[in-house]
Amino acid sequence: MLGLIDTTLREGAQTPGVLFTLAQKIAIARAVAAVGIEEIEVGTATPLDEDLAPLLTALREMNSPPRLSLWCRCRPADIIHAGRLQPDILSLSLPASELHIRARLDKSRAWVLARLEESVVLAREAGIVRLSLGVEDASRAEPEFLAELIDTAVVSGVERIRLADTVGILTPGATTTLIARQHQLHSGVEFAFHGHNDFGMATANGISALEAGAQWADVTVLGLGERAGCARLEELAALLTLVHGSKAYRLDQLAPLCTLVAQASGRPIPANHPLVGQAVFSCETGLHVHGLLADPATYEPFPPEYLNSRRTILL
Ligand code: HCA
Ligand code: CU
Repeated sequence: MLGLIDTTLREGAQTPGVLFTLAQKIAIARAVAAVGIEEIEVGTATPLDEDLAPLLTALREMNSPPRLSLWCRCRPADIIHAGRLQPDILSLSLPASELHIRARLDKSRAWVLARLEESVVLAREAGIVRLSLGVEDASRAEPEFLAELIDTAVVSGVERIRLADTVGILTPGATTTLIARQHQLHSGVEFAFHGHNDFGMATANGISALEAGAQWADVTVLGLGERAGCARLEELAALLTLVHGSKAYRLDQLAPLCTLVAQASGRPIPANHPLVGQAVFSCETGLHVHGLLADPATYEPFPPEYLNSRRTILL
């Protein structure tokens, strides 16, 4: 089964200038759940974030809440703290590219592998049941080392591997190659993909990852996130529903969710934003108007009513 992981409250909250209050976080997570998103990454596990405990408590009170996860650096204090919070799944994060391992951390590949093993042991001791490994900069990692890192994670008992295109350099074709290759090397392992939008490829790469064998794609509402952000929740949920035939998502809940996040983040929705932009169902070109009046399907991929929206014809 395919699913989406919403990381608006973790990656989205890293957007420069964006800061959500606890009340906003609860409202956003509830609205994400109302769309039917299967998993919500609610934040970064650190004792410095005092919102995490009340946020998790509030979300657990929902009727059949989505799976609630936390993102976590491989630091003992953070892992122990995550153990106190007991997320449904903990996403440990480590880099795989030489650039990140050496220039950023001044460490070696052996250090990364050892850190992974120690962190998994610590997480289990802290009572964490389900573990995911977030592989930072997987798109620029040497494929052999990436495979070794995944092997080590799987042997240690990590249930899910999430490959990140941290600087958004993949194309849909390259995403297919990356996922298909690792999926083939590690059959039976659950893969996820975290795509950034530096060249506007994030949503396309997310769908390519799912089509190539990943079970999960990361998304944020309105594509919030570092720099140009991430794959957009509204685009992937709608595409999976209207093109792939998924029955998991309630598209009439997308506009209220996007409006809420636009207000909370202070990032208004552009008029031509896919699906929820105020002008995406407007038309004034003679040829198109003629077609729309004959049969709306000529120039619309789906009826606007699916999104609780309306067509505007400007004569
Ligand atoms: C970041 C980290 C991350 C991690 C993704 C993951 C990335 O840059 O803040 O753990 O799956 O893009 O590499 O978001
Ligand atoms: Cu990211």
